[in-house]
Amino acid sequence: MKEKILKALRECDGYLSGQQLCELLGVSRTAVWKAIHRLSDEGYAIEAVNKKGYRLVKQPDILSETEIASRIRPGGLGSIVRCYDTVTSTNDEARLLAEHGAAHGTLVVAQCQSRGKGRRLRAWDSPKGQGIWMSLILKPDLPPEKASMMTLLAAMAVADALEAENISCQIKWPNDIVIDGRKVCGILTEMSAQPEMINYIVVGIGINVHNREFPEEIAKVAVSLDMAIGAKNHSPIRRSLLIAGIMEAFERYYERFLKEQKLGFIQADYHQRLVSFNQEVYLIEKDQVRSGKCLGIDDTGCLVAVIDGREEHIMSGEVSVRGVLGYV
Ligand code: BT5
Repeated sequence: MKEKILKALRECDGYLSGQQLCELLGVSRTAVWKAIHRLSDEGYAIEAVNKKGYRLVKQPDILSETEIASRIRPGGLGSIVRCYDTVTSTNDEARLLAEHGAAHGTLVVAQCQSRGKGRRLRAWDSPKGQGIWMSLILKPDLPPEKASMMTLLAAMAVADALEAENISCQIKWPNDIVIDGRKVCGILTEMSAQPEMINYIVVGIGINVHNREFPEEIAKVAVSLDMAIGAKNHSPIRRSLLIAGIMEAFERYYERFLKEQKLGFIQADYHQRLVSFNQEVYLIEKDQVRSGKCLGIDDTGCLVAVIDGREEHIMSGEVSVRGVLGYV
């Protein structure tokens, strides 16, 4: 009910009377009054004026179950959402929930991660209230070898949602989103599977939003959305809206992917965004560094590069890609 009241207040220009809300929701005045109080406790500034009703005066950048669910289409990916204050990692929390029967499309969000993780046990810096730290549970009917392709779909969805906010970005294959050469988002896809069947996939997405500084180790490579838009005349980022945009875009890519089971349909747009497209890159594999020219991705999500005159298709997880001039 809180979600519905929040939506109604947002969509209304002026005041909504208690009576109007009662009729809209089919509940008593006391129930409306209680829900309004709970919304105020969550941080919304709601003005109550005698004989006029209620008006939403301020909507801070809140991440709560009510706020996120009120932005997402009912039944859509992410419409079932679990918000936590602190977790070790939203991916770990999502795995636990999935093991205990959480539904396909459940989204796990945290204000803070105490042990946010990247690939190969690397750490992901996730300070409280500064970013979007979230994981989406998927239960697709796909062969397990296709799970890693979710990372590429998620990268496209994040890029779509950022562009919808007028923030231009690029993709660094396979799992980073970069702005002006710095990492603003990382994606970590994990899976539980049997030989021929996926039990569940967890797509973890971390986006730096309000960070003003980073730990020294990553200060030169990381950026937040606030830092990126800082100088420009941009309206403040509302994380719930961005999450809803990502979920909507991801759902579109995901549905198409389930039908086609290949990535051909994103290739052209992916190449437009791929930071190393047609560039010389270093491919770093264990102790070996080779250089080559990046030709893009194939329809299974492998990176295609010409190395010593031969075309190679490189699977994510095997190598790191670096631009010849630095991180990208
Ligand atoms: C990634 O790994 O980029 C995947 C990051 C996924 C994070 C999300 S947050 C929600 C969900 N829950 C989790 O526990 N994880 C997911 P990788 O490509 O391995 O990059 C890791 C490297 O990025 C680190 O070694 C640092 O160099 C750098 N890094 C760490 N924190 C960062 C940050 N906040 N912003 C930019 N770069 C960062």
